[in-house]
Order: sequence, then structure tokens, then C-alpha cells
Amino acid sequence: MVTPTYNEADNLPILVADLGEALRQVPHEVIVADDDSPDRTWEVGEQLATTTANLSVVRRFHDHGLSAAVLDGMSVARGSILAVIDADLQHDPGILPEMVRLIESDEADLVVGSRATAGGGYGDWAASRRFVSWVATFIARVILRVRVSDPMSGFFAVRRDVYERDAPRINPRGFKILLEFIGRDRNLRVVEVPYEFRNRIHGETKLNRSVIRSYLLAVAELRLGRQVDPAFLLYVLVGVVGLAVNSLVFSIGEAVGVPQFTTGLNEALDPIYGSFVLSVAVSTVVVFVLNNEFTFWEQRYSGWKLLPAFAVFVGMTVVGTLVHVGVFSYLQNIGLLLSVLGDAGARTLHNLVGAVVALIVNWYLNTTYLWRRRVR
Ligand SMILES: Nc1nc2c(ncn2[C@@H]2O[C@H](COP(=O)(O)OP(=O)(O)O)[C@@H](O)[C@H]2O)c(=O)[nH]1
Ligand SMILES: [Mg+2]
Repeated sequence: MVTPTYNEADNLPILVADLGEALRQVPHEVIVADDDSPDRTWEVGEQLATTTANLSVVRRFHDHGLSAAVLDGMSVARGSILAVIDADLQHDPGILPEMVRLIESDEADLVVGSRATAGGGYGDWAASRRFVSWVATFIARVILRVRVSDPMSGFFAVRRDVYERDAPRINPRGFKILLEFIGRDRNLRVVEVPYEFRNRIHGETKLNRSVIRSYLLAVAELRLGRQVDPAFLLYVLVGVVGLAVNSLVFSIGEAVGVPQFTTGLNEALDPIYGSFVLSVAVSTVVVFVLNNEFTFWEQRYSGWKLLPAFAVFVGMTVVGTLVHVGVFSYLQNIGLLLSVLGDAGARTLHNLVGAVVALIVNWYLNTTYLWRRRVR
């Protein structure tokens, strides 16, 4: 049994007692994989180890993270079946003997403790958490085509040889280690055992925005391999959201009648549509914020530094727009594919090519000068 812990000092003694109870008939060891918790969970574990047989603590100082902790725990485990259970008492250790039996009888290579299969349940999880979990499950099932009903589960058991075969390929950065197994190894025989998810009583969840982000990155990587930088996909996703916001604000602006105004500077410029200015301003801010808080979360700016960062971002957006217009005009001049696509068709294509080139230039500028990325 591997149990990853981060600030679970109150839960760990209860978990260890519950595991001993549930696995009375099953020889086992318990490995606590703790990320040097500030609440000194590791110390609680070491204390328990003095009175509990086969309990050990891995106190990790480097490369913090849930998946990495689980993998470290597994790497020192000695059993022929490796199981993972959260330390926060939300998983029901009562189904462990059944999980072990399914692997020992060779009915399964990997067994998932499942909330979503018949007989299981999510307990009284808040609607918002249910929704996040539902979306994540949906993404896994549609994009990765996994057939498991609860691929987000952190509760599973796997046969040792499967672990040894798959572990080298697993991405240790992330929160969803089960998905790494079933997403990479298509031939696994996976069986689900239902259980009722319980509420957290002590401590709090570590799920936050960065987890959602790293989940999307992991899914992209599982689907596309490592050729495409998954962060680029998040960047494009944010761009698409920006476009949607732009047209929405523009339509609303037109509907409520945001006035036009004249600058008197240049005849070609005037009149300026208020709703156009408004939609560009709003979508620029939205795209900046989303990229800062989501795409480039690890390099994000905060506090007063947001202002110069935003200014640089606007500058780069202007450069991107110039590139867009430049490419478009150039292609119009040389009349690329004009005879094939006709006037309107060619214009659409030229505009699209301009947008794509601008997007790539912007990505380059943003990742080189603004959200500078460390080399992995
Ligand atoms: N070692 C380690 N354990 C973690 C980390 N994040 C979460 N955990 C543990 O993983 C389990 C599940 O985490 P939790 O925050 O409850 O996730 P949730 O159930 O999805 O809300 C708990 O036992 C946590 O203590 C981490 O970064 N490192
Ligand atoms: Mg939990």
C-alpha cells in the first residue's frame, strides 16, 4: 500500500488503523510518501512506524507532486501487488481485499476503486466538484478513449510486472497517476470495484487551478506524444476563448448601441466604432489574464509587476497584428490561389494564414520575452 500525503497529520493514524483492519487477512506493508509536509505528517508516520509492523515513511524533499510521490512509494514497495490509497479517508479500504483477489486470480492487471460504477457513489460532494470531476472524466473518455468509468480515481491496485513495464514511460509531473497507466497501456485488463466516496473531515484538498492545468497538459501529452508542446495547445485554446469573447462583446456593444466617435486625425481612421474598441480592449485583457493565470501559470506575474507585463503583452499583440495585416496584404498582392478559390475564398485563406503566422510569432515573443520558460 502506498499512500501519498501532504498535510494529513490528523488523518494518517486513522488511515493506518483502517488499513490494518481491512487487510487483517492479507499480508501487506504501508508506505507513506510524504512531501515534507509543513504539518509534519512524516513525523506522525515515523511515530506510528515504531508500533506498527511493516510501516515505512518516505520523506521527500525534492520534486514535490502527487504522481512523483506515488511513483517513489511504488519504487520501494516489495509486494507483488502495488496499491495506492489517498490518506484523507475519502477512499474505502474495505474493498481492498476484493481488489487484491481480482489481481491474484488473474482476472485483472489493474483494479480501480470506482465511484462511478454501479454500487459506487460520490458521497455528498459539492456540485462544483462533481462538475469538475465530470468534465475531467468526459475529457479522458472522449479524447483518450479510456473505457474506465472513473479514470480520475486515485484509488487503484496494479500487478507488479505491469508497474515495472509501464513505470519508465510515466510522466511524474501531474496529479492523475492512474490515467498515466491506463492512458499509455492500452492492453491492460482493467476491472472496477465500486465504493462510496467519503467526505474529508480533517485537512483540505490540494486541488487548485494548477492541477486543472496540469491535467489538461497530461491529457494533451498522452494523446499527442511529446512532439507538440502541450502548453502551445493551452495557448491556442486561450486564443480561441479570446476570439469568442471579442465577438460576444462586439455583438453586445452593437446591440446596446455603443456610440461611434471621430478622432479628426485621419479620414481613413474615422469614424471609430465604440463597440470595436471595447471588444478589442476586453478580449486583450481576458487573453492576458488567462495566459498569465493558466497557460503560463509557472511563470505568472503578480502584484505591481502585472502592469509592465501587460504593457509588454499589448506591445506584442500590436506586433502580432502588424504581422497579421502584413502577411494578409502580401498574399493579396501576389494573389495566392486567387484563380482557384475566387475573390472571397482567397481573401479568407489569406486572412487565416496571416492569423496563424501572427499566432506563432506571438507565441515565440511571449515565451521568449514575457513568460520565459525554463528548459525541461
Ligand atoms: N506526497 C504528496 N501527496 C499529495 C500531494 N498532493 C496531494 N497529496 C495527497 O494525495 C491525496 C489526494 O489529495 P487531495 O488533495 O485529497 O485530492 P482530492 O481528493 O482530489 O481533493 C491526499 O492523501 C493528499 O495528502 C503532493 O503534492 N504530494
Ligand atoms: Mg481527497
